[in-house]
Amino acid sequence: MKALLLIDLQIDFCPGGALEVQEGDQVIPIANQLMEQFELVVATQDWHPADHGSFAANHPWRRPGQVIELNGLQQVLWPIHCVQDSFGAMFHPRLNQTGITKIFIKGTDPTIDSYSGFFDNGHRKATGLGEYLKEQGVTEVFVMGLATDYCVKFTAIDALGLGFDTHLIVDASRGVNLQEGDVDRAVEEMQQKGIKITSSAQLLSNP
Ligand code: VGL
Ligand code: ZN
Repeated sequence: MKALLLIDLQIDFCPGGALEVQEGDQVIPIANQLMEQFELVVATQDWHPADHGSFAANHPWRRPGQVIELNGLQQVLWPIHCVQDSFGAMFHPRLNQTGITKIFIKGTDPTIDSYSGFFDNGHRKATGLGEYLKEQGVTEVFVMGLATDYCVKFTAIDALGLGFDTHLIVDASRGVNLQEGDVDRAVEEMQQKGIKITSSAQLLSNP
């Protein structure tokens, strides 16, 4: 059984949003097309409380892009984004939400960030996504969304670690590129770990 994992297709990660990813909105129509080929479609939603420790604004004199230590972990500081129930935390309005089987939220603990849809960044708590996929009999996952160099990468690596045959849909993902080349390096790292790199065209041509 295969599952499509849609990572953080939220307004704040699209152009004009609080943590905009270049061309982030371009993956929405691809997600809508791909959904039709999967029996199981799971979406993750970055879902932070306003006092989240990953927000630069919650630390004196800090600016987005700086790195601090948060609860024993290195933490990149971000602009305020995906605050629970806010406009920016909503899925992109053109995403076909009726095609989504189940949604998992992450990043709800103010003391730790959660890039992966499976675990927080310290692998301290699970979101339930891994158990859910296993209960549904999923063995193979196809990961796409925002952002390639953060949430998509960490979700794909955890999926592989949990034993799923894991594919990255590379053209259906976009990254932050905080440093030039981050997206390319993230794709290489995923590939080198054993994640298969595929494209939406390949999936749409062999359903
Ligand atoms: C993400 C940074 C902070 C992501 C979420 O979805 O990749 N990146 N929060
Ligand atoms: Zn976040």
